[in-house]
Amino acid sequence: LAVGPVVSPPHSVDGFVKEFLRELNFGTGVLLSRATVNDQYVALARTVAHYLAARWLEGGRTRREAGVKVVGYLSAEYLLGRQLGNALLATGLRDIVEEGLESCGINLSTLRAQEVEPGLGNGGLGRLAACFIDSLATLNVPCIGYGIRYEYGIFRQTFVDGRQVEQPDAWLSLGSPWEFPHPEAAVQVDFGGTTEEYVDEDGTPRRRWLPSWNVLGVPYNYMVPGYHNGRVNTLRLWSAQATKAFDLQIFNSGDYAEAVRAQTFAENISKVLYPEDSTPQGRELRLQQQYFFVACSLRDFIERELPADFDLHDLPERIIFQLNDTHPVIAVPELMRLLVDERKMDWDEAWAVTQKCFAYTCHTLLPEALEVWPTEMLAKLLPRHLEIIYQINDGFLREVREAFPGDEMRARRMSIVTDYPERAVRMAYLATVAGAKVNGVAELHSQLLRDKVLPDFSEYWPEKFTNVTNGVTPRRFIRLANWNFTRLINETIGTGWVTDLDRLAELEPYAEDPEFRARFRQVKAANKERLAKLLVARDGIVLPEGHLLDVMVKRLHEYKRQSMKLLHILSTYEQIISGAIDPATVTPRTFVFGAKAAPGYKMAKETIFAINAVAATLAADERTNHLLTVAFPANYNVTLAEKLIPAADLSEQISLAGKEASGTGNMKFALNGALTIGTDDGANVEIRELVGDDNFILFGMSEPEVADLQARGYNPAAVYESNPLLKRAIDLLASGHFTEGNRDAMNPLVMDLLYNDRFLALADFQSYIEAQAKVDELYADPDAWSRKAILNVARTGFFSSDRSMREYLDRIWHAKAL
Ligand code: 26Q
Repeated sequence: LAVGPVVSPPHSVDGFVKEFLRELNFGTGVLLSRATVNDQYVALARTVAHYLAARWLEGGRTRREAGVKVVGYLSAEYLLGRQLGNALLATGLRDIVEEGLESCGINLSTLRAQEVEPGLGNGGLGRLAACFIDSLATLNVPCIGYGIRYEYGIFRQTFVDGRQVEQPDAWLSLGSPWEFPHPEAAVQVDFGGTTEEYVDEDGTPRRRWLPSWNVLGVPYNYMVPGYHNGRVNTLRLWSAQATKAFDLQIFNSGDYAEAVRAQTFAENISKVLYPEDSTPQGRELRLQQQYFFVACSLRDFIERELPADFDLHDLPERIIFQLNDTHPVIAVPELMRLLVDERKMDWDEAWAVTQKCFAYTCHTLLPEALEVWPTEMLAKLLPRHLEIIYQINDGFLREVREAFPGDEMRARRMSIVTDYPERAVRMAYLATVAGAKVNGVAELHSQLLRDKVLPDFSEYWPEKFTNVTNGVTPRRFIRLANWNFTRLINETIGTGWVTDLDRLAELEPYAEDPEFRARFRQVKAANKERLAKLLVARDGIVLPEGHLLDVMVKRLHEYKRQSMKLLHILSTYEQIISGAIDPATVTPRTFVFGAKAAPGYKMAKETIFAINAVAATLAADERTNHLLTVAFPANYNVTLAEKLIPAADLSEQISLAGKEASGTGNMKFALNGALTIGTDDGANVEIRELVGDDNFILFGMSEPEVADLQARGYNPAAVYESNPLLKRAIDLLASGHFTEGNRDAMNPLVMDLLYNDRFLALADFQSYIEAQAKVDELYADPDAWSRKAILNVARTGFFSSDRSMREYLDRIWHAKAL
């Protein structure tokens, strides 16, 4: 039997319709005349997947045969967003599909709306991983993304009486047509037990792990298509299942119920994404998740992607594992264990290999966000890994003591294992010691990482530290999300920008062209109209026409300062109703919030309640509701972002300087023609440098000023007392005006602002409202505003994740396109 290359279905309307109907009949098992929208959607997704699969299978084969270096992206989160639109874009099938479906009496947009997005991430970090794998596929670079197939992704947010209530995200309930499960390729993962010394066949004393329980990791493959280049990479997400051995043992003991419970226990590991994105709790299940996916992934790569006789001394020539924050760092001792315990490699040789196989990206500056695992928990769950970590630490500290004789304080500061407040492993230190490179995600963040978070390490290994400023994929966030703008850009400078975003610079001269500016405003107006339609249908929210659209979308966190945004709204409102300003002089604005709070984050939830209360009161206030509207659609996610960002006039990036590692929403807004009001923080700094001071509305303290104020002692109550505008805004919030006279309801938030205000919202308030006054003034001149907005687009091509990926490839991964 001659087996040729895998062939994709024909790229024609006829070819598509045949394939689609075949899939509907034989894949889904229904007649077209009886198919539900979901049946049609699933059949369409599977059909489009067929077009991609041919390239995927061929590409995988050529890659393995070529023996090139692969990027192994290790991330506990991938916030992918909907797949159908992206797959149609990548394959160039959109028009064919639209026409083909129409001939079957089916509307493509209806099917697209049917897709539930896989929300397997919390926010920025997970979305960044999704952008990166998109860019690597588009750059034709072989990459395997490794992660967890959570059965429940980030919770679905609802509001009940203005308060956040979480609902489970049952994203798999209607089936998941984009995944390819491979139960036959399951990998065993061990946990628990003890370690012991033994003497091997050569008479060498060694240590080994005697685990006490295990689970299976079942791989689910997802295709990651490049844009119009035929490359399709793999995202491999692991799902936990009970092992047969495990089952049998208990079933044989006769305790049926206990056996079923044990099965559930195993499957719990990939059950749910932890919804905390900044203040991780040291939960044992979370550690199980981390080790689970990392152990599966390393084994998968070494045993299934490399030839059977591969010499693991050469591993660094074939893989670089990028650690997306510390979540996968347990991979470091796991690789050591595979090399030393299982493959009997000499410790020093194994360590040399390991140090070339990993690189670490840090995504935070908040001390409470740095992961630390108690040794007690590690000893119980991964006893051999704990020993290996101790041994790594011993070797490392020996080196430090040699380099700095007598400086015992330094050795203690740098120790991977700390004793306070309890004996624990500092995962960021382990990642830094093991990684070939350590990077931050924006210039300022990388600088602060060197100076404040890991100063001893950057002094010891200056060349290890580097910066790669984040980026976003222009395919999803411009080409797909903003078709109105895409058409205008294409007509003006051609289509090359989609894979070469620096070419947006060619738009710069058009900023001076009144006709182009008018068309740009038409694009914004059309996008606002599209958003208005969506919000009415989705949330029953009515967006007024002709308002400045002011948008703040991101996770709810005190350092991001949604409460400061609220104070600005309150202050404007208060000044109108008290008669301090003439309503005729107010720029009509709609404020849109989108934000999920971690379910256990008290103050974040109070802030959500306050925003909703203000939104409701303002909506009912006839004196102001034609001028000020607050909209807070629940459950902000990638799908909503794709509609919101293109409609925005103003992007709120107002974190306290020195706290937001980078931000990536800031980039998406600028690229879609919004102006930024922002602090000198994260990637805002680079946005401002690129677009120019005139085209960015800067306010607030700089990071050194923040450090200085905190050192002097900060007293928010004194700021409140000394600023009458601020005082009136806070007093109004505390007065019960927004809570039907109930003053207690706002108490937690008000008290925190007055007597704690950890992130200096009151200190930056005055500067913020002055900057907002400048926004009003600017917006009053539509031509001046659109000129600046267009310059933002023309000057921010740098923020393509294609550029980020090129920097990782050249400076960190030393890997190449195929
Ligand atoms: C860790 C341990 C246990 C439970 C949860 C976690 C956890 C999960 C998610 C800790 C952190 C996160 C997410 C962090 C994150 O999204 N950081 C953001 O990363 C973006 C991409 O680099 C940056 O742009 C943002 O500035 C940064 O906040």
